[in-house]
Amino acid sequence: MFSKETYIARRKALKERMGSGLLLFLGNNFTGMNYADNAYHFRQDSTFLYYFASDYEGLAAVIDVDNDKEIIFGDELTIDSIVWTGVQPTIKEKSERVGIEETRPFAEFASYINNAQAKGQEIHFLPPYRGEHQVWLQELLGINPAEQEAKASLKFIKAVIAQRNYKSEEEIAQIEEAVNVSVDMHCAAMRAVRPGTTEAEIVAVVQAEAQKHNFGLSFPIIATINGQTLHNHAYGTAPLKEGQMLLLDSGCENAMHYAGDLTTTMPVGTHFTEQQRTVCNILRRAHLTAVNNLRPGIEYREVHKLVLTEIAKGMIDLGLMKGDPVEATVQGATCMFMPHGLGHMMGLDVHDMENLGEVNVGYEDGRTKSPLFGWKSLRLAKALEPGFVFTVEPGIYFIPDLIDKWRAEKQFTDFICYDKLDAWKNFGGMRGEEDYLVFEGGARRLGKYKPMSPEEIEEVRNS
Ligand SMILES: [Mn+2]
Repeated sequence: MFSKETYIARRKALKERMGSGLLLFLGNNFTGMNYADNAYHFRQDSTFLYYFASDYEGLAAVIDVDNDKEIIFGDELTIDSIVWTGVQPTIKEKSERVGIEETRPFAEFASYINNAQAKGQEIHFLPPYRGEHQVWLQELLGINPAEQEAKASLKFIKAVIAQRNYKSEEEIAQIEEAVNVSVDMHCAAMRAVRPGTTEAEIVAVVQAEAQKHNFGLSFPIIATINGQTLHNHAYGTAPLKEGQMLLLDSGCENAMHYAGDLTTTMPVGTHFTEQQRTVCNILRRAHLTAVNNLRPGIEYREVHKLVLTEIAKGMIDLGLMKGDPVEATVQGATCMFMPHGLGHMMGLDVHDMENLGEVNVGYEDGRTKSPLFGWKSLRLAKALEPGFVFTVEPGIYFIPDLIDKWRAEKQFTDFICYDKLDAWKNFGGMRGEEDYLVFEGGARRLGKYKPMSPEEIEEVRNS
């Protein structure tokens, strides 16, 4: 964890921004997978980590701005627990490490909130994303789970985003550590993939690379020969074949839970086919178009547009699209080949702060998402600012169901050459992804270099 001054300063800035009220922070608990004692992997809530660092279950906290109090609620281990879990630092000790003097038994959490309500204090809470928290909020505040998202405090949400948006130097060092190990995960996959191996075996190799550092995954590994299915979390056990490509989208989170998120599309055999190489080079050009345009002030929706336009140009060269590439992109035709957004914020969450609302995080106040297919999936659209950390992840996909549907509906016939696309229906999909930081003077890739061009990928594959 960082020094206590970091957490004190974060909470102070939050209090100043809020001005008044009582802020609720619900820590995460163990959740039973099939019974209570066999729990899912524990992950503390990221906002809780950001302000309180305590990476343990069974905690809640308040920042009572009106009364200038910061309290962590939780129960010390009893001898019955210690027998099973061993001795841990006390809640008092954990709290002092982040500059919090006052701790109270968990049972006092509800009464503290009830007292505040009785005194007419405004209670601010963030949108819950776990069923347990919904029940908890219902018990504490009497708000029906169905209404909790709407009744979450927009002021609190925006205050948290206004801080977590801007990564400090010490946070960037943490993110780079996660990205570096994520690069190792990808290089290990490139060296392991062979005809005869399976998706499941590659997943094992990738996960081992994170595990060696005792790091977790920042999201479940995507390792698939069906790259055209964007979030394919199924792993096959059938032998991979010469001529196929494996799309790996994976990253780890380091000990402090900062994330890395990378994607590589690699050949199963020693080399890409010529068709694959051609698409990989178009993808590389699109990626570099994004990278070369990253700077403070540019809207990410503009970078997304430049990338799609570059992809449209590549598709025109292949005879798969026609007409003006910019117009094709603005109208939405290019989204057939890249139906997702160019990237997302990254930090303590791989999609940073997505629980606080995608539009709250990725769009300017008052701006909404485009309703257009593809464009509506753009998570980050707003102008880039120094301190932003985000992904750049263009892809090119041939999605048979989408091709057939649009063709039947005669969508974008001015731009898409459907007759030629039939021959590409078995191509699959490719994506490449790196993580970037924008700073005053420009932007830089985070972490060490990961092979991106077809030749670089082949070189590691065959090393
Ligand atoms: Mn990503």
